[in-house]
Amino acid sequence: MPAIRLWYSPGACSFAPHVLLNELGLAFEPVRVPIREGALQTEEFGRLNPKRRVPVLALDREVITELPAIATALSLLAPERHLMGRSLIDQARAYEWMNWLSGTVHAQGFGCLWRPQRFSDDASVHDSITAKGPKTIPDYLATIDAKLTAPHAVGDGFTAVDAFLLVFYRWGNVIGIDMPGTYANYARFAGALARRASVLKTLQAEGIRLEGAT
Ligand SMILES: N[C@@H](CCC(=O)N[C@@H](CS)C(=O)NCC(=O)O)C(=O)O
Repeated sequence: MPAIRLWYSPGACSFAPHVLLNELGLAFEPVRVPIREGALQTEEFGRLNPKRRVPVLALDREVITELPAIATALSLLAPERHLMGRSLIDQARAYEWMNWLSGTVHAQGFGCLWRPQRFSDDASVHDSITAKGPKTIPDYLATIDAKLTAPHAVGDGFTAVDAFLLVFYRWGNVIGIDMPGTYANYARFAGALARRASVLKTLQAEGIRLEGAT
């Protein structure tokens, strides 16, 4: 087994691979780099990941970024756990979910809301970009809710998609959406996952709550 390190910021999307590492029960070194404290702007972090984002996973000397790639690497460390799906169709579904969550829900929905400067250098249009977030995010959350009719997003077992979906459930709470009152399937799904040992351990390690208080 390689030496594993995970760079994470509390409550960020890095929560998902943090859960996966705890789920697998592998020994790893968690490296806390709080975004709000400027920890991604240091020279040292820039050398590690010039994109200045978390999560970052290191397997020995190999540095891996991008959540779908990190989830794939972790899944391949313990193939018998099928963290990216079991059957051909389930694996395809897992990538379908991961790409949409990463590229659309995260990058576009929450990106507009929290990082309008990524979309335009013209500060005069930032307010209108920010305003787009609260319009698109509920649509994305409704799409997720409609798909969550079973305890797990993919197949009949826990996958990386479940861990990633918890991030957006929490962020919905953070931005003031009444998640349990609006998205019943999603709330049931998140409530059940919140009792999972790996999720409890990760929430505690990051010092956050699923209800999104911090
Ligand atoms: N496409 C990347 C996105 C990673 C990303 O945007 N992470 C956020 C935290 S949720 C980040 O590091 N933000 C740093 C910043 O905005 O300064 C992935 O899927 O891993």
